[in-house]
Amino acid sequence: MAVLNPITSQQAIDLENTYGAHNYHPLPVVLNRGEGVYVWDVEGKRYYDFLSAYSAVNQGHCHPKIIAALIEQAKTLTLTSRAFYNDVLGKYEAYAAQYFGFDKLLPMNTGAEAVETALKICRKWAYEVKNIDENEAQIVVCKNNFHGRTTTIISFSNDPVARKNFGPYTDGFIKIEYDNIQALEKTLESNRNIAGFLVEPIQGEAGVYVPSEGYLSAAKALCEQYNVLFIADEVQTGIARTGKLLAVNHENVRPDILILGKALSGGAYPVSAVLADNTIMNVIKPGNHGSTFGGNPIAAAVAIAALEVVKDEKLAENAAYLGELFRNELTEFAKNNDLVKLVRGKGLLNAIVINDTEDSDTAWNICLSLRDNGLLAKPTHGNIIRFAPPLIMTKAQLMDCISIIKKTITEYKQ
Ligand code: IF1
Repeated sequence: MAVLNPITSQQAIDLENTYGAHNYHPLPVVLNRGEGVYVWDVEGKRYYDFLSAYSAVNQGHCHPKIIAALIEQAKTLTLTSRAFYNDVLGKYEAYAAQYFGFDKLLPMNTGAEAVETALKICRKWAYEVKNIDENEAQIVVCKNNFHGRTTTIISFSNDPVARKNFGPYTDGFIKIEYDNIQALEKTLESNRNIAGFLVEPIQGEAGVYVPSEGYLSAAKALCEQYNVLFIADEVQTGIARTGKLLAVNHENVRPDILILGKALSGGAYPVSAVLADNTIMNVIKPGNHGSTFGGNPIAAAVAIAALEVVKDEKLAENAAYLGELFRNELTEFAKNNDLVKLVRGKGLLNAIVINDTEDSDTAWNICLSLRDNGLLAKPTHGNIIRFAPPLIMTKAQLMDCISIIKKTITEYKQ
């Protein structure tokens, strides 16, 4: 097909600029192949992928086991809708529910859909189980959150770029400071209509903010005390990214509702999920919620394979080990480099804070130089560069990436 003829990087960029909505500002590199920790551009240059599609490619690009599952199911049965049963969804629901230790799973496609699903379940539980007056339920969220891009989700965002001119906004959310347990306690003790607390165990987009030790367990305890559902958004921090299967595992916190996405499919297919026990999930009855593609056979087959890879290849353990090494090396480096203010993160979800103003383009320019030196990363807000390689990385590859990062920052001229 002519439309699939090879094109140059510039041609690809020009086509997107002309025919694609400008809802992103990508780093100028055009990729056409991925394998493991590597991606290649159309001119054949190889890069380390240090973003992993925002932690969707934890298992590495085009993992053979996941791709084989995708191909096999795609040749057999792709979609039935939920109007009928199929022979894969139940197996996946059972496997994943037991894998994460919950009674039930509600399958969706994107992270935002799963967040929306969790909000609906929480509200319905509030009215039908906690007996909050109808339409009075409030859900507590944290400032500088990122939970997706739907109108309801951006209604409780405080990022002006994500929110401005998309009103009117959805009611029923209370914003509090992240990592401030007193703020949560004050809100829960002063309002009887609180249904849930939606929180990222680490705030990824805000700049990889790791909360104080004990914050998550203290928050969960308050939720139990005030009969409020603790809703963990592990779309980005889950699936072994932070050195445990889930980021909440670092504090032995068991959420009332667990939200997964991204690496649930290893980046091979849109797969997300909401998990909860029967006392919560059973508020959902036929006709309350759904999705054409939610729980489709390909998603189910791919997710089973993606989760098996996480266990078989001990990705959480590897992320913990390599993450420690990464932070130690870069923290040491930062001591003698004015450009790097600090390094923070958990497992292989890390970030460096560049010693410049929020609105400077230093972080962006450093990412352009990293690209020239064979490593792809992208700033989050302002002067923070997130580093999140696939969890299959070897120590030797990580050391190679660390030397690229050090070299690039050392040679960077403002
Ligand atoms: C973009 C950010 C990351 C997420 C958490 C839900 C979702 C995401 C914690 C929604 C998605 C993606 C979305 C993508 C870039 C990326 C992102 F920069 F936007 F904030 F990772 F930090 N909960 N995050 O991180 O999942 O609907 O996208 O499948 O929108 O630019 P989704």
